[in-house]
Amino acid sequence: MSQVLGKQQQQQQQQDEEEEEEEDELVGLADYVDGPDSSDADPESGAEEGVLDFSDPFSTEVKPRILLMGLRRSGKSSIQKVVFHKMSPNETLFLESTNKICREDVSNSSFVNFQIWDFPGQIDFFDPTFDYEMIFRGTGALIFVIDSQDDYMEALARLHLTVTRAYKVHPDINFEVFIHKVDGLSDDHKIETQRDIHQRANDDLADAGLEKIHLSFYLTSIYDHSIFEAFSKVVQKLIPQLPTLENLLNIFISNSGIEKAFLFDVVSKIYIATDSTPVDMQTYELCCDMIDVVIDISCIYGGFSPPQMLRKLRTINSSFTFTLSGSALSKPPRRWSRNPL
Ligand SMILES: Nc1nc2c(ncn2[C@@H]2O[C@H](COP(=O)(O)OP(=O)(O)OP(=O)(O)O)[C@@H](O)[C@H]2O)c(=O)[nH]1
Ligand SMILES: [Mg+2]
Repeated sequence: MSQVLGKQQQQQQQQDEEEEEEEDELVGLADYVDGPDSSDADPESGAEEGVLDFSDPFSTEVKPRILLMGLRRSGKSSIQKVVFHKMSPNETLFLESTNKICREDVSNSSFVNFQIWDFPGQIDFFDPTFDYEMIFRGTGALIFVIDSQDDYMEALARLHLTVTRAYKVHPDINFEVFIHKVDGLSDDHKIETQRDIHQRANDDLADAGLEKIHLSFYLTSIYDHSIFEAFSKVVQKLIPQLPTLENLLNIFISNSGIEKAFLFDVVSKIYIATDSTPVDMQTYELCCDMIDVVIDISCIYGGFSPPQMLRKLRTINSSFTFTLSGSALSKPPRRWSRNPL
């Protein structure tokens, strides 16, 4: 009997593995295709990518919506791919220009549950045939990406137009400006660029009598952790439970003697909440690196390829805790070391 069961289990396992391999190919292709067939519609993975259809019932779904806007080649799709698809920054060099609005559902956990809409830079979304009111009405955050290595005057004009239109439709949108590609700038130049962009964007708003619009600015690059940190802050503003989570983490660190606690979304490495002590970028980077180490080790010993691993992480209600002591992983995560999944 046990032998029969053993055989059945083996067959089942083999079948599962084959299915997983097939899925991999689909996801791999879909990640790079930008047309109506680009859906990486793996309902279990929680990540669904597709091109916007205004008659689509999903578009009215009550999920926080994050829009990625900005001029062509400013880096919108790269940001999305690096943060949510683990694409390596160098691979973004081969991304093609986006020619249709791409919508993706990010549903990694009950807190990280939103839609990202990646807009083509060249689109004239104020074309009368384009229903921008519908788009802005359901939006939680509008991320406007400015290429800091390029002349940004045109981008500032577009930012002003976008923000003023969006504000009229939906004044509660969070306006987030990513001063992007700062890896190419010296430290002094970064600060100067941020000051200049901040000043000009706010002056334009003041001239239009709209000084009550608040813009948040971030210096970002896909080549370091700044993009994850910026995205963390954008997402946190959309989480209604944030104050409660912060309180819980405060209680946690005061009772455990731990210096700093982050609540991470492991799949994307954005942090959903942290205690109220200031965030030190190096600590955040160290935690991100540790997550990578745990995932890498799990891939090696669990026998999964990285894409399979990511899908597993999305589908199971995964949670693990590890503690940093100095710079060492003091306690191996039992759940992972025994049988990761
Ligand atoms: N140096 C540097 N290059 C970046 C960064 N982010 C993106 N890029 C590069 O910028 C180029 C354009 O990136 P995309 O992501 O395609 O830009 P996009 O805004 O989606 O462009 P459209 O789809 O045409 O609107 C690519 O070659 C990326 O490798 C960054 O942080 N630093
Ligand atoms: Mg793009």
